Amino acid sequence: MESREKDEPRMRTENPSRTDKVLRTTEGTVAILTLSNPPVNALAHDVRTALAIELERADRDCQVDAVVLVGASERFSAGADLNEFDTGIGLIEPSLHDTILRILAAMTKPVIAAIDGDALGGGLELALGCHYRIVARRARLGLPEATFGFIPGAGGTQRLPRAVGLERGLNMITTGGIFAGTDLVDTDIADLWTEENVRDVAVEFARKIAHLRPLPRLQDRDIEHEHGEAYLAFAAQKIASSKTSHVGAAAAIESMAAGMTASTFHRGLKVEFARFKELADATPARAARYQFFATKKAGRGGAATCAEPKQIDRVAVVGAGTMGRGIALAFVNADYPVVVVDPNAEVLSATLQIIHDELEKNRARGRATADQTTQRQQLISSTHSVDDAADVDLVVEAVFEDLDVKKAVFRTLDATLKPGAILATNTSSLDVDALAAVTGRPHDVVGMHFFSPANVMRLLEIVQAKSTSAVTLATALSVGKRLKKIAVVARNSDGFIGNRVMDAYTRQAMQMVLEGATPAQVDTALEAWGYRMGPFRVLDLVGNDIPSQARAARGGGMDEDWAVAELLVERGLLGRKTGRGWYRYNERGVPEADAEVANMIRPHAEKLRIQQREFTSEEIVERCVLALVNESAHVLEEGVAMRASDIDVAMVQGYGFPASKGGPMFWADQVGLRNVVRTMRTLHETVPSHPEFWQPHPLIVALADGNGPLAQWSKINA
Ligand code: 3H9
Repeated sequence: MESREKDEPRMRTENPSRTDKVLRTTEGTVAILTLSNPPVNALAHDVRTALAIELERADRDCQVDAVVLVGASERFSAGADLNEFDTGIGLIEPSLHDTILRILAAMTKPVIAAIDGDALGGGLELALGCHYRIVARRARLGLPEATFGFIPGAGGTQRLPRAVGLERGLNMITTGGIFAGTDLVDTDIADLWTEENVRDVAVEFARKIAHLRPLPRLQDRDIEHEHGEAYLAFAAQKIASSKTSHVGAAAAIESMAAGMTASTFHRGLKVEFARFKELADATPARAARYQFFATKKAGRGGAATCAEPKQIDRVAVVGAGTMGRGIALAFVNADYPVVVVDPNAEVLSATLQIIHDELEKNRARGRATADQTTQRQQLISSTHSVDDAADVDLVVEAVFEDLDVKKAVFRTLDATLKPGAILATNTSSLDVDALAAVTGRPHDVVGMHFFSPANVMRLLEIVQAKSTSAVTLATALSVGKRLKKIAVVARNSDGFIGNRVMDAYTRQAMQMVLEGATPAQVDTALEAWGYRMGPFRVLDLVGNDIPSQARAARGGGMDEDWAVAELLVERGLLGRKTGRGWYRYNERGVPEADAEVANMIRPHAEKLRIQQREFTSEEIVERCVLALVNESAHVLEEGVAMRASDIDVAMVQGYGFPASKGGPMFWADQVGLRNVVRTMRTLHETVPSHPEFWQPHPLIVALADGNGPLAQWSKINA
């Protein structure tokens, strides 16, 4: 190996690339190509074009001995530009999978990837195509394609197992996990790990190896494993019998199996690319990309855009029940000091113990260090009196779901808390305007509807009362961001976005049971379609008395659809907690059909003059999901939700709508809005109870007439 003198000219910053997407500078005889496509250096078409030009130019340039490839803003690259998939631009030449990697493979000079920040998907594949990799220990590496419903398409299934080993590679690809550099230091993914500036270390490294030949290429290696084929066959079998594995997992195994040796590497690439294209074009992958961008958009725009959020240093949670506990834990996990307020000393001490245990579990699972755990345990305190929380900046009320009880709490909070403190309610459906009205600071009142368990579920519905100021809204959103929640903004309305549209869905399930379907038929149909749990199993899990109490609290009496659920409540069939609900639960907790429930439903249907009949699974799914769609259109038109994609985010992230279908709005577009309108009109003619619900909303009719997809509809631009 020849090494160059350290004191040669330090840097030439001339030679700007033809576009500003890849900046070329030189240090001595090392060309440094900087991927520069903020915010994540995605490998969009113009980046690839510039990269192809600069790589070939560097290879031709007699003044250059080696090339360092680095990402701007201390971030290598988040991979292919996900925006380009649905337009086809992602595969237009120069493509990553073909041209760029072919140019790299043909380079006569060493190319060194200098990785800091994220090297994900195609970004990592690009790095794996380089001859050497210098990686910051703090970098994050991974092939997350499986989480988007497809597999790596630029050699990831071939090169990664050659760098990290078959088992580790398979795990990384099939889980789509993002790994810290420190988790991979025992692998060959890096030629050098560093805690210093990777670019400088890489340039130094480049000088040292510039003339070393042959140039190492991962593709020249075999995937080493004593029983490689048997291992992959075993993994394939396991995946086939798993309900939770990603759709791409089997395809990734197939690709790996096709290219286990240096001589079959290109065959592996071929299989990989064919499977990548097929999966990336399919609906589940389209839905995943749509959800990715929809979650980024959620919570943006609207009144809060120009407001500066208040600084929140201390938080109180009022109510130490299940929700209060989860909310407190969510805040502590984000390093907020939290005081939990509850008059019941016993409940309070049990809650504190559970929070401490949960923090300890996080440490044991490696989600927090020992120091973080100790610090977080010190951040949590408790009191029986709101007086002790007077100086907090934000309080989240999580007491019993009863408007009068909550009003009393809000009066006390208003009288006690310092001026400017934000008063948030965790109500899931009650009137936030009414709560704001009992305070002398209605502009500081907002809804923060967490989902149970609040420390786990990512959805946060932020409810804007009429009086909520832009600053309060901006503050709730900024707190949500620090809690790592996906925040969706709703205007005050009965049930806000989520519970309101879900009410329409559950009503259809109830109506169909009155019309002759069994609870098990309804559940099974929706579960086969992709829901984890059908509506009746959900009701039994939550407890049939809970929605009943919620309806009573909102002043909603018995209505025809829910009356059948009230019959169960009257008889004490509350669900799992009483061993009987829509189902009878045997000693192993397995739900079985309950003849008493069927005997209750039939006479009720007769009383309502509803004729019972057989249902197909298709009809069941259609009615429940179309109910979501039609109610969502009302929610949009009334301005309860700002954009259609927010509803999809809420449904997928908080209500179990199958992610592979993108959400009800996205689904409706896939089915075709004209078909949606046609089916709704048929239901309007044929459904015996509340046929008026099935008048297709004018928004859907207008969009079906050619005004664009429902999922892209937004009140902000309308
Ligand atoms: C692939 O590479 C296929 C190849 O195998 C084969 C090709 C042939 N594209 O999340 P953030 C945007 S598939 C376009 O808020 P963070 C994002 O929308 C790809 N845009 O930041 C947002 O925009 P905006 C494999 C992207 O720091 C902004 O960047 N790659 C992409 O919390 C900031 O994002 C992945 O799966 C992208 N690839 O997290 C990585 N990535 O500000 C997906 C991000 O306008 N990305 N944006 O809303 C991520 O996991 C996270 O964004 C990341 C940063 C960890 C990178």
